Amino acid sequence: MPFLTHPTTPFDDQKPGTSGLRKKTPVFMQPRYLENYVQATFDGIGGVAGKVLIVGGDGRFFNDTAIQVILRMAAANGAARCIVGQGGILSTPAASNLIRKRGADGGLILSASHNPGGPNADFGLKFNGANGGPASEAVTSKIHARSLEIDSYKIADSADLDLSQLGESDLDGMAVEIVDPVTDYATLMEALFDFDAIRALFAGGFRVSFDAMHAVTGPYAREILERRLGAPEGSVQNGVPLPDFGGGHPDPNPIWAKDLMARMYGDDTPDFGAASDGDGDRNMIVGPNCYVSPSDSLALLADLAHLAPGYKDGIAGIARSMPTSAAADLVAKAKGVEVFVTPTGWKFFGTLLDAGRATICGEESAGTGSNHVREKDGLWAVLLWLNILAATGKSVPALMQDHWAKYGRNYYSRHDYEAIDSDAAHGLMDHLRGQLDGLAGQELAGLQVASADEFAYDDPVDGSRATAQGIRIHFADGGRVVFRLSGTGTQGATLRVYLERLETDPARFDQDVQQALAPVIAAAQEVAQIAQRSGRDAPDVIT
Ligand code: VG1
Ligand code: CO
Repeated sequence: MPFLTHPTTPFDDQKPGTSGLRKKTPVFMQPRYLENYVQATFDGIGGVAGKVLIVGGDGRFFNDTAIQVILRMAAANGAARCIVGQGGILSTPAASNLIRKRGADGGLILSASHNPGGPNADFGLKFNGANGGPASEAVTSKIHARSLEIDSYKIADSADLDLSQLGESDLDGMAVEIVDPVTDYATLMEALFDFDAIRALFAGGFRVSFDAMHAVTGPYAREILERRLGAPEGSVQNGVPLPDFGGGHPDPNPIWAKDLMARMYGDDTPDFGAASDGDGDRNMIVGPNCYVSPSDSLALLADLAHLAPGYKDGIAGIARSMPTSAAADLVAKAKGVEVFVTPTGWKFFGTLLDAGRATICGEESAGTGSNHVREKDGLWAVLLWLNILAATGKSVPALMQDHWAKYGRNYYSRHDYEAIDSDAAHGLMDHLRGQLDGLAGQELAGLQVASADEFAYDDPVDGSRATAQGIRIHFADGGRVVFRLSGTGTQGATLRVYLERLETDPARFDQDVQQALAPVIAAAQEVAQIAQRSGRDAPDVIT
């Protein structure tokens, strides 16, 4: 047998609850570290013997090396076939699509998403199941449990494969099929959206600017926007994926997508701007002098999705993560469809999508998607926006004004305190927990508290329960603040403070967002003692 069995040391690095594992790249590159995690994953899903797996990643540093290890381990563990994106590339939504389209048993996606890449930055690996979505809490717990006890892994003793050549080859009895990473995804998009209408919009001089941030969406955006839809060459910026994302931070928000923001604010701007993240599942939408908050984008897309052919019969329901604004709830109510409020993380949408109860899903962190795959999908959101712009003939700011006039404006912002001391962060959350019972009826910085609790979720489809999913305080005037600790950071703890207030007076729709939220921000400071406990007098990132 050419298979080697290696001894390994158990490790307990995977937090149960988060999808996959994200670590500093040098941690992942330690001898046997990746191997341990891959074997724990294979074991945790009940083995891979005879199975078909999709493998690909966002092209960041270590992507190609890690894929070679995964392929050799899949072969040694008896997998029947691995379908790999050419060059090791697959965006997260494209991988989800391939799992579904090819009827695979699951997939391994290599990415740390919006975290920077490079030899001293971040790396990650996650497993998606046969429905194309992130592993459920139950599967994640099994992988975690297995990682604590494994004492060996299996790997084939074979040479590296050439990932750049399309076609099929054999790796110690396992078929390896290298496929174009873009084609199937682009075909799916053509089936959902009115490409003729978008092509006509572009032909009429409508200018689009898509910033791929040197991450995985470059090849997808160039094929779809420039080749299939005829946007002029150069409409896609930073379109070549680089192992370190050009030294940037591939997180599509006004802070990290500064260049795009600068292009979209001023006199002679493009008509539509967008950006995506490292692995292509997030989106930022910005019109001329008009940044669209992700929560508003979700609400607007849900409201107008029927203008695209793929959703012409309407939507079954809307799902949003709890910290996302309630703008989408107002749309669901007006349409008479169900709305679901889930914990943070796309995996919680899977059961609702599989059961046909939700059609459109979204998160405040720039993730939007639908039942077409089981991941959030950056380019999908961009194309739905373009389809709506083409169908209505309106501009981004005009569409937003119409939306607020109909539903009111949910002023919204997230304040992140990054890489703070972990004990201080947990102390702050405990301090909040300790106050919850007595808060209702109290005043915080002049705002009256209506209710306060720690969010727990009972999945209406499979009955599973997730607890400790964020502390939320609702105010009597309709405002809200949510506190939670990030599950995706790789250094210290990151405190996220989510702030919201509904404004229904049209005369007050053009306030500065931070000013409009000032009372809620003051209340958040008072109740959580953020400055004292984090040692920071301002957030690191405001989105
Ligand atoms: C963040 C976002 C969350 C998102 C997750 C994964 O998690 O807040 O909404 O689902 O990243 O997105 P956290 O725990 O750091 O707040 V991605 O684009 O990394 O797959
Ligand atoms: Co991502």
